[in-house]
Amino acid sequence: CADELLDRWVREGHGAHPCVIGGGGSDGGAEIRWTYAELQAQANRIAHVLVEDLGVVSGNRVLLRGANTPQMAACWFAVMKVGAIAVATMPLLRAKELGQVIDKAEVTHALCDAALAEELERARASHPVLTRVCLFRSQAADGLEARAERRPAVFENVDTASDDCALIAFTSGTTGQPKGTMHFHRDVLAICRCWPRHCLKATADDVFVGSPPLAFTFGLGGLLLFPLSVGATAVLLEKASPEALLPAIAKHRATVCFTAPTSYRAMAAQAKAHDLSALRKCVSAGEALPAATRQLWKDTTGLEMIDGIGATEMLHIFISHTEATAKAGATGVPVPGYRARVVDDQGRELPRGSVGKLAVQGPTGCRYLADERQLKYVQDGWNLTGDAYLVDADGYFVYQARTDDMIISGGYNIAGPEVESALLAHAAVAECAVIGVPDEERGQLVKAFVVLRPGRSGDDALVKSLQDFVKATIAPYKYPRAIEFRASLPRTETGKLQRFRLREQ
Ligand code: 3SK
Repeated sequence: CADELLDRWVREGHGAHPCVIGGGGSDGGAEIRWTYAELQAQANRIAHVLVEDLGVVSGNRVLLRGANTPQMAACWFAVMKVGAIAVATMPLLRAKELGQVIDKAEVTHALCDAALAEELERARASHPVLTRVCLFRSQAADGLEARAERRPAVFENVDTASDDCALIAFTSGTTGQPKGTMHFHRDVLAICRCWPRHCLKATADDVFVGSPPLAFTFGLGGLLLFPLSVGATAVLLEKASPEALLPAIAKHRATVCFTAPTSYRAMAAQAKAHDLSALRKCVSAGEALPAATRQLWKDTTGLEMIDGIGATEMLHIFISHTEATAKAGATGVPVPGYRARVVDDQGRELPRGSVGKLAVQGPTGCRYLADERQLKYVQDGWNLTGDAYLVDADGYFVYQARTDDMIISGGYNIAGPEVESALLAHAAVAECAVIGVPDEERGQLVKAFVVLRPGRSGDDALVKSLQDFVKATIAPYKYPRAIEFRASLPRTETGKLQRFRLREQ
């Protein structure tokens, strides 16, 4: 896939077009602006280092550890070029978690940002299978840059078959137990040809920016593979909080933004102070998009968001829509190339309007690395994503909850995220999470954890106001009978709510 996404642009005369921008870290380092030809040369030099200095051979698993930077992008392509397998890890992982990844994926080599080396060195001490670590963004004489400088800028890519493994992506999901998912070279190309081509419709003039880490396949696709698949420019931000994203959109005249609903919500509050006039496509994924957030962003910027659901197991988005076909409250329809249906516990397709399990088929699919949960995820050739959905009268797929986030209370089926959506429309609410807690009388009780907007305080009057507000917005039996105010909510490194942590508490 390095040839298709990178080398061909240089061959076809697009080598001077801006390709990746970023990397000017908090240490005051200068911002990098690489053209397609420059990124290719960097990746080629690193490929030489991998093979000739570090002894990487085809099929080796190479751990990548770094924030979103052009150097990370070059390392990723270098791993593809030598026919190795990229195992990108979240920058926030600690030695213990890195050790789990090293063990499970049998990682032998690592390229690591010098600023993040400490935890990896600690992991390596107890995982000797990891034999070679080379640091990038390092001044050291044996650092990656120093080694790469001495190598040629041309490299003959190692031949790979379309069904050779290209990457192993780890997901801690929303349940906390990491699983490695394997994806082939053909999967990487397939995701570039499905959702971006049919739903995003970007061109070489676009400038992409966003928050998800390259170690999360949402970020790998949205901020590296998709822009490069159309010859566009990717702005890679090391720190992509909403406060950093807004000025970056303005500074780079970004046209396409990828981030999660929570981030759009936070950005909406500060958007007026920034020039977002170049922005034309706003992609929301990573968690369900509440209708209130879609409306808030539209009122603030005039832009209709493109919502989508994907999964690390499926590599990227498989249900979505275009701006023109967006429907408030619905995720969309299967992306061309994919099929989706809503099934019961026996795998039988349910009629429209019934809530059941989402089942998906397409060019990509789940291949867990040595994990018995594979049998649960793939049944009869369908990927069961763990989401509860219904198909509405227009054929749109409407998210209800993660299957384990459905609350059964007093005989009613209540989707926690629907109650969250209702609460989020209240002026006092910044963030919230809704779970079912055991209750003698009702089986489960709907309980909301609420983070308030600055300046608001949680008291009995506000509890009553929130409950009345939900009753007036959705069916009254869904209102949260218990409300607890919190300073923050537990989230994964990728920003997904970890409702299971609240349930454990
Ligand atoms: O929706 C998600 O969580 C997701 C996961 C992986 C890749 C892409 C997406 C949108």
